[in-house]
Amino acid sequence: MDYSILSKEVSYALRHAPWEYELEMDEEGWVPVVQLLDALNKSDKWKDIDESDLVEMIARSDKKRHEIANGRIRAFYGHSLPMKITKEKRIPPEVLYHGTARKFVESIRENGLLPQGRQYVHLSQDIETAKNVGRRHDKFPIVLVVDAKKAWDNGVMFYYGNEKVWLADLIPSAYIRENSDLGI
Ligand code: HQG
Repeated sequence: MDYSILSKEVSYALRHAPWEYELEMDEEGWVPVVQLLDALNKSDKWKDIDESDLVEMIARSDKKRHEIANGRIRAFYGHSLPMKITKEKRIPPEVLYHGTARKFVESIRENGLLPQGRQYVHLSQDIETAKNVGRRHDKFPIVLVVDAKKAWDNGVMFYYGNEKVWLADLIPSAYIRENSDLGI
């Protein structure tokens, strides 16, 4: 069983296309595990999987992407659905980080961080995580520093994703600094 391929498909279903899997999703992004399994079991690739495989998939993942509780499963972050997923507002740490491609920096400096294809801007709790996020877009990523607490104090909303991922509606450029003082 390739749990990372399963995880990609589950992320696709829960973040981007629940209707393709006939999932009834609530406003926090939860869907019944049985519905997801019913849909996955229809394809040859996943015809034998059950809830224990989803539990194993979560346990083996390098990132905390999904959560199972009370017979339901959800993605912690990453959504692009038209229906906005409600996240828990939370006071952020003093600073958060955002790893991105060199080619985006100028536009970010001008327009701030925007959610682009997703519902929220994704921010990282630590520099290493941000670097890894940025590497998805660029071999030599840039890590931006976000003055999160200052932004929060001035009315920018932050939401909790998981221990390493924070979400925001948008980050105005006034709260974004470049990484020259980080030595990276
Ligand atoms: C950029 C993965 C130009 C932004 C990761 C980013 C994360 C702008 C790209 C999670 C911009 C969007 C999300 C602006 C933002 N002008 N570019 N004004 N504002 N951007 O993939 O944050 O492995 O949608 O810098 O690890 O890279 O899937 O977001 O480069 O946690 O679980 O627009 O997805 O997690 O790219 O990644 P993405 P992201 P998983």
